[in-house]
Amino acid sequence: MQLYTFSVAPNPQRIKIFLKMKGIDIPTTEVDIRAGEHFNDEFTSINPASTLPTLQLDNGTVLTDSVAICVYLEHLYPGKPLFGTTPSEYAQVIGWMHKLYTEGLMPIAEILRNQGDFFKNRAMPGKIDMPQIPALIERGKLRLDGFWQAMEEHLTEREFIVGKQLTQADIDCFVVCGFAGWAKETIPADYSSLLSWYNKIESILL
Ligand SMILES: N[C@@H](CCC(=O)N[C@@H](CS)C(=O)NCC(=O)O)C(=O)O
Repeated sequence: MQLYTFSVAPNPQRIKIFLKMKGIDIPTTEVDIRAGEHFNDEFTSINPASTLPTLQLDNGTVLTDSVAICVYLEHLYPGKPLFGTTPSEYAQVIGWMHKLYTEGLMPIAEILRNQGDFFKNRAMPGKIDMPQIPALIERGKLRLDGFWQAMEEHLTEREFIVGKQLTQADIDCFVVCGFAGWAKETIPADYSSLLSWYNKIESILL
């Protein structure tokens, strides 16, 4: 098994923290997105979409989505569960991972990638040429407002996103909150439930 990653980027961070909390060490290759290494033949022969993280299994199967990588490793290493302890919690964590990706991470990416020279013609991750559409910055901000509000409401009187212990949903949301800073966005100062959840999760994870 070999993990290809770029540790500082948000999706790779979801895996990095997952592995840390599970106490798992797997062989890892860093592929520097900033230097464009994910477009090199060596890496595209493994993941033609040129995205990270990517997990190559010993039988040659390649997993290219963070949720798939976490679920696979959770089954392989069931100790210190990060998907809850019941089928219902398991399903909720998967649901939240999807929601956090589409409603949290994507709006931030929309703000970030539709401006600046670095993402010129790379408004979407990977090898697809995609022009920037500046109007999407504003829409990303509106979507992000809605995300913060939904999380504030969900975390009022809840200690964790799912159930009564840390799960991958908390890890993903923590990563999304940090990624917001890349787009110069932050949790609104009056969202006290979300902010106190964030501080507590930070003290558990870091
Ligand atoms: N569906 C993938 C998305 C992975 C993704 O978008 N990764 C970003 C880094 S956070 C990437 O590979 N970016 C490459 C680029 O910007 O060209 C997942 O769930 O992990």
